[in-house]
Amino acid sequence: MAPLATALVTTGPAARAGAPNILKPLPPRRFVDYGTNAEMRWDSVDPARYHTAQRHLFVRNHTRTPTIDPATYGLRIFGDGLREPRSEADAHVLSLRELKRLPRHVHTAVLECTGNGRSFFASQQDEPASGTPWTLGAVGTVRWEGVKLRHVLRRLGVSPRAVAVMATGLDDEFTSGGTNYGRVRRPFAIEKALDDAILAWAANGEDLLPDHGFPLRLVLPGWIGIASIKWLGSLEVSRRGLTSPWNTTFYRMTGGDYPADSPPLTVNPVRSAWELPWAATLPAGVTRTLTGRAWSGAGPIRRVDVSLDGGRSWRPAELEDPRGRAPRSGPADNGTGWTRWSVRWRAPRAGSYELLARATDRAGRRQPLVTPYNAQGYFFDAVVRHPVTVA
Ligand SMILES: Nc1nc2c(c(=O)[nH]1)N[C@H]1C(S)=C(S)[C@@H](COP(=O)(O)O)O[C@H]1N2
Ligand SMILES: [Mo]
Repeated sequence: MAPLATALVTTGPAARAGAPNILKPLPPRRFVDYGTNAEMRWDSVDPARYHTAQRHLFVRNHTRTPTIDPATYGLRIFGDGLREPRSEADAHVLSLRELKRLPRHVHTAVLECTGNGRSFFASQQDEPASGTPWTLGAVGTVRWEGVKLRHVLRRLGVSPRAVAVMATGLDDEFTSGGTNYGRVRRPFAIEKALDDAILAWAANGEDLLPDHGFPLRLVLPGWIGIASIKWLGSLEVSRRGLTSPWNTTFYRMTGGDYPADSPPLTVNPVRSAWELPWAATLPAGVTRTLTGRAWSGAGPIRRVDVSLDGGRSWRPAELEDPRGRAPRSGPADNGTGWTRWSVRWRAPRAGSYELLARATDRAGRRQPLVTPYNAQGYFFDAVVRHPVTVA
């Protein structure tokens, strides 16, 4: 793989000895730490705060967080899908300073790992799947700030024959089970590139943290987490469809009842979570408001039904903003953030309960009660049975 001469990246064997995979603090009150990955605890979410602070956001690293010098950083753009084709060696190189001079674009969107909820294949359906045993905390909602990829590409000139864009990260090459898969990279359709893709340098008004892609990451709103390549090193614009292990071997459905040629995953499903500790203990006889959030990759949430008795009876939760828009959102925000909801629980009697939330999005997709098994444990979107004890 050609070295990226313009970017000083301090990883590699010398830099890595003893270094942590994730650089930000992971206080146990806020995170479950899996080593290279860490998930947010839903009971640490402040119901009053819509956006997820970067320091509270889950981290999913294939290897480890690199340290990149923003002064020498350059985004390389090349390929035969440019109107004037460029080889990788002759790529356009855009510095951060140049990118930041382009029209600023702000957009609130959910970021979620494809494997979010994976542990429930085992605990709820008795079908363990391989991979990080996330509960529901591999998700957050961020106010991204950067420039639309569309703007950058139009400025460089895109061929009408372009069909795909490959995004490649500057982190270490990914090795697993004795195979070196090369740098983390994934192609996506030119339509997405020319629609709402963002080159983001800030989150919630601050520079990206190193763990979240500093100095620049791609954000593909509504799409699975791997589509939003961190530490973005290059974009290849191509006239041919492109592949990488991240759309052939990983991040497509395998096993179970899926055909061998299931397409690469793109749009996230509908999911929801309670802002409560797992197996929480709540006081008996006390009426309280229970809160949670629901989100979908395909559009705003239309309704959330909840059951406080394990699924025997259901009632609609109250949605905080039925238009599905983020607070203080700009005109570009069209419901790609999550929706907060709440329900009153009147004086419950002592006992064990399962709380269920079931969201429906405006695209008409509703959370199922069971998610068909797949070997890598992607897209667990079934209603999660959240246990609580009232005492
Ligand atoms: N370069 C690079 N980009 C990456 C990854 C990675 O390991 N390397 N992980 C992907 C995955 S699987 C997810 S879910 C998101 C996680 O983003 P976060 O760590 O900022 O929460 O980043 C994606 N982008
Ligand atoms: Mo992911």
